[in-house]
Amino acid sequence: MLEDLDPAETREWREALDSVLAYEGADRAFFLLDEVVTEARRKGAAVPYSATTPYLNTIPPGQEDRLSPRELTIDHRIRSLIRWNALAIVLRANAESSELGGHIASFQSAATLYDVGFQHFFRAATDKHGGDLLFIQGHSSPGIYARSFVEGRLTEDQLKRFRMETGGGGLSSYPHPWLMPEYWQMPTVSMGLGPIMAIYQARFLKYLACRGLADTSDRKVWAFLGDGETDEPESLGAIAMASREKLDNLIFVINCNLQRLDGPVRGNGKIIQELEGIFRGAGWNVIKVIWGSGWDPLIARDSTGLLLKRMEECVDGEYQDFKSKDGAYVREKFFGKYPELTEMVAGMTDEEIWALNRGGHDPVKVYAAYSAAVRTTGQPTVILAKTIKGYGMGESGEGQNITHQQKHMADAALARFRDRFSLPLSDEQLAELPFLRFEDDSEEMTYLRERRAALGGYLPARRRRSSQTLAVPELSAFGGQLAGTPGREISTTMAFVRILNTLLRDKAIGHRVVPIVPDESRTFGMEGMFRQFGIFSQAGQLYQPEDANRLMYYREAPDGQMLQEGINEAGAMASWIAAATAYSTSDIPMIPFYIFYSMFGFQRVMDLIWAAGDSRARGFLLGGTAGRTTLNGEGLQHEDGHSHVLASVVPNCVSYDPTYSYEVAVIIADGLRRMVAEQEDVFFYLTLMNENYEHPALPEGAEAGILRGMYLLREASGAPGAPTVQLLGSGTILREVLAGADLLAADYGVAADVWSAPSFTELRRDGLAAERWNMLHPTEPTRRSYVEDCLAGRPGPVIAATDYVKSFADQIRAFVPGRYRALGTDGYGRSDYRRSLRRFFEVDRHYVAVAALASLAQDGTIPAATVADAISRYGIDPAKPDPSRA
Ligand SMILES: Cc1ncc(C[n+]2csc(CCOP(=O)(O)OP(=O)(O)O)c2C)c(N)n1
Ligand SMILES: [Mg+2]
Repeated sequence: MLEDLDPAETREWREALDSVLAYEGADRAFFLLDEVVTEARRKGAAVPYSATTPYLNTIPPGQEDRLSPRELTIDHRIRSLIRWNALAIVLRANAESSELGGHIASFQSAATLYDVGFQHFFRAATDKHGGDLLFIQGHSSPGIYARSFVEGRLTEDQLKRFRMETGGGGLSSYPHPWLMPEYWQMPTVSMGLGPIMAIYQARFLKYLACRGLADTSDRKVWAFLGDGETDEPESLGAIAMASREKLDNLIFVINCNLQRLDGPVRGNGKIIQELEGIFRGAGWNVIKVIWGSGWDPLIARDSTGLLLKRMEECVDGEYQDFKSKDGAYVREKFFGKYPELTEMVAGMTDEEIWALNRGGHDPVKVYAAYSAAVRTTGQPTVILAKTIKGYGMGESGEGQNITHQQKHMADAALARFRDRFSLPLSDEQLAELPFLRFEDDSEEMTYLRERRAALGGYLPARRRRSSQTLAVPELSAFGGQLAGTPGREISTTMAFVRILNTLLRDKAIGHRVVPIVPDESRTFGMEGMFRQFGIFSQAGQLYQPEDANRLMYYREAPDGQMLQEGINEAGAMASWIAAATAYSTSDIPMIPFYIFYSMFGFQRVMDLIWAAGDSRARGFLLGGTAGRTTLNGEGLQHEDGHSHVLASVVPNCVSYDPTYSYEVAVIIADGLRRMVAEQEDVFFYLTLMNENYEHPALPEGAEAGILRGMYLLREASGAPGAPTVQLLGSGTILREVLAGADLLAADYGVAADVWSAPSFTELRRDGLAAERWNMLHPTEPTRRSYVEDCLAGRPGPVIAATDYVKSFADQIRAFVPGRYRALGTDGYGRSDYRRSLRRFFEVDRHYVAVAALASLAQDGTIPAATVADAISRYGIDPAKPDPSRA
């Protein structure tokens, strides 16, 4: 801090400023100050940059929008009941054992932040208003349930079933649309994902408006974050985008209770100041809500700035410590440091000092902040609210390091909680932890109903189905892809881009298609779409693009249809989620296609994909240039051999590894039918390749098999009685399988049925379902898996080969009759020619042939010497290192 060398001169400058503020206003004052600073810099004076403002509330007392005393009083009564119920939900769930868990302290610190929002700001969707979107801190869920109970939306039975969901009717631990599809709108509890998803939801609302699809102008996205949560890179990673895109429909509320799970967030610093600097630097409107109204008169009397100095020199570790003790302690440790401050509070009792509240617990301050936030235009707002973790829990956890996981409260602490919030409970009742409601005709209930009616209805609430059902194109719309490419070699990526172009031109759904790319359009041959469909940019295009004279120039436009998200897979994924949930959040079904480098898909943003599944997202994910040996020159970090395994564990993700353009067309047409026409809550993942080859036409009747996961592509045509094998393959490796079948026939007289297997994952799911049904219905006729159906009556061992790790094809082992062998690309990728890589990973035609012969030999159909012959004929070195370890 700088020293004041001439207080009289300082006073003169201050007085000059005061008079400008009084007579000419804040804008003029700002102009003059800016001029002075600029001039100082011009003259060479080093004026240090400060991203922070004093440790005070941003909105001074005179400029606060205010609630009436009556509103404040009733709000307080309602909030007190909600506080109690929230606590009771967790205490009751853990009365027998701590197995179920749950959190008390976080909601108690945030109760006022939520309550003021629910009572006065958060709007539900109606015919006239699209509704606000709420991202609620996951572990504050008991407080949200508690409110819904008071509102009469949840029953006592449901509260008693907090975290007991398996029997039906329970309440999910955290906000999960998958588990409570009419209640929770946004999944949040994986720290950091809520904030980044909120930013992209807000941007997508702008996109819908700019493209004329919906009026979203008056809708807000409210995202509640923990201060500890801001350490997640995802929390802050996209905030610059929010201001660049002028997301004035976005409000972050960061509950700065100064604690995370283990202890202080910034014991040695001040999280509020740190976040202020970061958000201001990123161009946000920052509103600090640090001090409650009780402090206003003290701050007003702080003519020397000593109180502010004391406020600024204390670190968060001390602030936390003060509030874990009592008023006498605060007097001694905070005010007691300077005689002038001791004197300032000399007339106050210890209780009065203790009652000096923090801003985030003062509805007056919180209301003023929210009111300013919703009126802000041109930039997003963050509210930094200072609170106390475990507020009201007293010796059972208030401001204590252990408070995050506290699930029990001592009787005395409970009694003090009751007294503090004036709850109508006797000592005997306290022990029973009853859930409390107001009488139906009470003033509180009437007021509560009025408030929510004025705001459009109750929240949280989620729309399960869109009221709009769109007509999707028939498969025949993709005629070009179904006919094959005789004499022409193309990749499945090219086939996909053509399908996408067809869809973008479709009269019924074309305008609902949202192509999303990280910085990768040219990689996938999509740059032609720039000019035709435009890249979404609210600012339009303020420059003439370098390539303006070309046919396919880089065109940005406010109604651009493509989302080019930059090198930012997490953001692009969040963008996709926003589009993929628009059917629910905006009642506008959109059809997003997000295409990315497959290695930077599931592996990179798996947690967001999990959240997408939870969100019941509907749309297409496309892993471009996929396969461990197909994206050949890029090496270890790029070559994906496992995204299909990751995709297989997401319950509502339907995934395919197609080889031919007609397979891509059949799969996309089916995805459109399921997700858009029938509104099924699934999403599709397809891998696409960059290897060029000729594509055959759709074999007659193959559609159902493609979708179920396998179909007979080429029937064996060997001599009668020839040894026979069943060969399966997917993606580009299916072509090696076909070549392997040719080798087997030509070199060893072995016949092979060749199956295209676009989805080992769907085959496994079908097989597991049959197996489970059989186990639970022992006396009924046995059901057969689709794999068994296909292979029944087809002789010989089964060999599969893919461009993914062996466990991908291995998924169907249990359902394959007879001997099964799965070839795959286990191990780290590397760069080389495709044929070298396929040999290295032992998935090329020669290995397919050797694997088939080895299985036949094991079955005793052919002698072992034949296998040895093939190994030598095909030049395979048996001493070659195992690629899965090389
Ligand atoms: C990605 C992720 N990592 C860890 C957790 C476990 N976790 C839940 S709450 C919490 C502490 C949260 O602290 P803060 O964000 O400050 O919220 P508060 O409870 O203090 O309001 C942690 C570590 C999680 N939910 N998600
Ligand atoms: Mg915290």
